[in-house]
Amino acid sequence: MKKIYSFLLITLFSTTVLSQNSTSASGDRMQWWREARFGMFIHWGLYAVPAGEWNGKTGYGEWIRNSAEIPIDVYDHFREKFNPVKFDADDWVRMARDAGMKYIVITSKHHDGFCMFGTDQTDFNIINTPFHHDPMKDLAAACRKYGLKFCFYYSIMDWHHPDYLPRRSWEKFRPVTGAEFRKYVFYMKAELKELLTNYGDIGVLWFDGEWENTWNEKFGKEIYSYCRSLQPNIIINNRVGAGRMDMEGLTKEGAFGGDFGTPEQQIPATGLTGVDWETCMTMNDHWGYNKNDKNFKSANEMVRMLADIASKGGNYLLNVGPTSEGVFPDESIERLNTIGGWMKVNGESVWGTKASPFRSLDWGRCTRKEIPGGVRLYLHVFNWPETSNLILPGILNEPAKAFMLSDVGQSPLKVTRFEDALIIALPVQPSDSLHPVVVIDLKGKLDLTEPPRIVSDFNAFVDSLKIKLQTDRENVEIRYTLDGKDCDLSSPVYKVPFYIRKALQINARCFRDGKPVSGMNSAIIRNVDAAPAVKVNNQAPGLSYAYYEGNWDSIPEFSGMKPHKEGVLPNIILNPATAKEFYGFSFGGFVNIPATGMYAFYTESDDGSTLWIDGKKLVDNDGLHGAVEVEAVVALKKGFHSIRVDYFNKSGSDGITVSIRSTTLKKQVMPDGMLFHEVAK
Ligand code: FHN
Repeated sequence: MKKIYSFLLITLFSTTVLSQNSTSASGDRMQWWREARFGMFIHWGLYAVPAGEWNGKTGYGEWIRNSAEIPIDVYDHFREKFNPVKFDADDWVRMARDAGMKYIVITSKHHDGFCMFGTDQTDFNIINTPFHHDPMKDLAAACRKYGLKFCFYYSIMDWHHPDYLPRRSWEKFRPVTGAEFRKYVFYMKAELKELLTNYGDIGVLWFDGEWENTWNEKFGKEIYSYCRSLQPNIIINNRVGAGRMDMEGLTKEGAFGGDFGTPEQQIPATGLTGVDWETCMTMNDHWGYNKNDKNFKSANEMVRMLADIASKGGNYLLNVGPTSEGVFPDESIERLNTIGGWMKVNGESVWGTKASPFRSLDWGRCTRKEIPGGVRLYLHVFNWPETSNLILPGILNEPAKAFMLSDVGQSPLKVTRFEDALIIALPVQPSDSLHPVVVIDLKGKLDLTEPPRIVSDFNAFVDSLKIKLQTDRENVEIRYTLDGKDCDLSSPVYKVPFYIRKALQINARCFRDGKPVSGMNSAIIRNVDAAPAVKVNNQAPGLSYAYYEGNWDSIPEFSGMKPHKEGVLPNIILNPATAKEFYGFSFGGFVNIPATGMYAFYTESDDGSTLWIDGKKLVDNDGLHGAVEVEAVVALKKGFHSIRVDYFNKSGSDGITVSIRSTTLKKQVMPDGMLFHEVAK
């Protein structure tokens, strides 16, 4: 069957509606999403036909066309076998609802380019299968029926569309002549218009596959604005842009991040104040159905992950990979049922909650809600205390009541105080294999014994350093010392930021009504000498560069190699690279430091990079890795300092960004105007 792609020229949306990846995204638009906390991800497509197996190998998932290098015509024939006769949209949505999930994100189009919805833009879609039906219509209706938000995943990367570039590296025989990426963006917009017009209100557009260098922030902002023009209340993830920090999933500082960050297969170590984020995760080891993958996480593990994520203020998007017949794997159904049983009793400790006020708790996690006259804490007890006494450390509020969330009668638990801790006497440990939740209601605004924060640009200085002391607590005063002694009522009260001009230890503590009401926080601040500047004759703008090609696992000794190309560039950029993989650069010259002081240098690179100042290695970000940023600090005198940046990419994504920060420069990509090289006489 001839593959047609219709090119519909659409009026580009003119007004820009943008939001950065933080709670600056309009609160009411995000409210349902922030309260939901728990959603279902569904990866369903042609890849369910081979079900992870090809040519005797069984480790594939939704990437099978690329990973098994299946030629496009062979893969297209999977359409003839895709007939999900057992698909029942109501059944799927009820399972999500009964598991406590509030939204469903389903793949409308994954990287293989196959459209799981009835589109007029290509015949490579589900209507042109023996199924001859659009399951997205059924799912949209079922979500409306059962009160879940219906959401679409949409892959920017498209291994099928003739105008999407780059081709797969092994697809030597698929022509690229005539391919125009802008045409592919028009195709995307035509499909997004169908998705946002034909299926009712869509909760989230979950973009993915944004990492190849044909996509950029400009396209991202254009698509974000376009989608918001079609459905102003829609929420869009940060993968619409080009600023995601790899699988960590959050958005690079200063980059366009849509409405929320997307950690993948991982949970941030701590909460992220002011940032909306959602961890997406598989139940086993594959997103798409793999009939041989029986490595499923236990329901207990996943419920604890849900509690951990909610305690950090995030959402949990848990994946199911349905079969080509249209049913969930039995293992997924079993786990959804068990999770649902726990959510039936404990769901209020997840839905509508905010992040824990505690830095960490050794027995489990905490989520919280405001209640009239106080705050309710939900204590997720992973490790039941042997003494049956649950200790809540560093909290000064008066308790109102405590009970087991599973106890419908809310029989009160005894709460006593010992210094700044509350102790809850627990009943006999519940037999349920999934963790129990203890509720404690506290009177008034939260009052934790969090010590004050000691804030400065660096923890060292050449001439002086500005110090700020901060706390979010009410009705307290911060007292501090600069001689290493503990703080007491004779210590000065902090009023305004102050400067220090000699190395010292700062101690700070909160006081109320003449008594200490926090632990003490300390910081050692060092006084360091600045490295002298060097004299540069005949300097000219830009850095010299040498470009190499080779296959390395870490930065090689470039100096011993013959470069493929050499020249001068205005900054650390990779334009001269003629390869996408297996290449490296060495940049050299001088950075003109505007004032004596402390400077932070950063490289963010995929793969490895190092940055040298005055002949010494300062930033070591070497090795094979995704986009990772490393910071290092140095004291420099005003003037020229030699700089060298080495970089290599082995395979896959590539890129490097070098940034700088000081007490007068906010963190920024190294400005061209600071970089020079010496011109030989
Ligand atoms: O390549 C995709 C992958 O197949 C899957 O869809 C995940 C889910 O977030 N996203 C990409 C990998 O980061």
